[in-house]
Amino acid sequence: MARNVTVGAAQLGPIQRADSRADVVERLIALLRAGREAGCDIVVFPELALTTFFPRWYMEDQREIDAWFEREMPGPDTQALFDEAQRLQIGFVLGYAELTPEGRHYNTSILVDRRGAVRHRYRKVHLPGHAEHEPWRAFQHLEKRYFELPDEGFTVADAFGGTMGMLICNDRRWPESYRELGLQGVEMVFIGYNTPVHNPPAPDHDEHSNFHNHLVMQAGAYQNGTWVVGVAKAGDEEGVPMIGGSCIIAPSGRVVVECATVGDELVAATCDLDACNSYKSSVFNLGVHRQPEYYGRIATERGPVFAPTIVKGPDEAPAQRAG
Ligand code: CDT
Repeated sequence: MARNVTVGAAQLGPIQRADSRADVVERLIALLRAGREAGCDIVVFPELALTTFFPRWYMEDQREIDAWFEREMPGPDTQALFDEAQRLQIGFVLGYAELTPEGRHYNTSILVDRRGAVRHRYRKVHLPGHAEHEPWRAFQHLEKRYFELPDEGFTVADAFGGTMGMLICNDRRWPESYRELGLQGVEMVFIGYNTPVHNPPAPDHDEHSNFHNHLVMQAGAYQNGTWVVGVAKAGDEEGVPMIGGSCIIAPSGRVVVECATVGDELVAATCDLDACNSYKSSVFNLGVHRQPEYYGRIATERGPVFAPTIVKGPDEAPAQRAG
């Protein structure tokens, strides 16, 4: 018998700096309702879904920085989203900037069940970009400045009848992220992202930005025998165009359904979690075929043991390219 989960990839168009949390929550609620119409059990929103992608700006004033973060979840601005989800009996995944009572700053995603209870939390591990102002860039990518690395790593939750995991944006480019979840038997991975079309340190990659987005998620799905739901915040945000391409990917690695626009748009698919089994029990039967005794460097070396060739980008001054 199939173990079906109907999931909605709820892509968001741009959120401008002046847009309030309340404005955004209204859009999220409209997407939740569209998800309900489409028969979804769960609707997936992108990374930092409540605000514009603020790491594109350099800020020094901690009060200004903290204004982009949520101190409670749900809080006064997000309670309406939780209430509506509960009313509709639909779960959701939400990415946001988290400021803990201890004053820690994380790039976080939560998985909320049909009753409005937070069932699982993931804090982003691969924080891209840089920590200091780099004026040569057309825009900044200051995740290393504004967010901290978590104490917890990649974990899964039993929810919606299966084994669910979350990654956030840049995590999706690293095979280790999916494999950490794959080793815990993950059957569906929820990934929100904010990806500018232009990468200032590597403008030669710009023409491949949509291709690379699907490439890494399709590979992660296939190599771990899992569904992957990738969801963008897309379109022109404060003059910075960002990719769309939100999609649902089967354990075969095939894209099942994909957004056509770079605006608010929901696409849905009914996903049989048992479709993971034939991959998990054959070519990617991890317990049978992996050889971890040969993989020591993966867990002990951050980068190549030999110095890499330093490549200079055309529009950069620094000697080394920070992603
Ligand atoms: N949000 C996020 O992680 N974005 C990165 C941008 C490229 S690295 C500067 C990404 O991997 O899509």
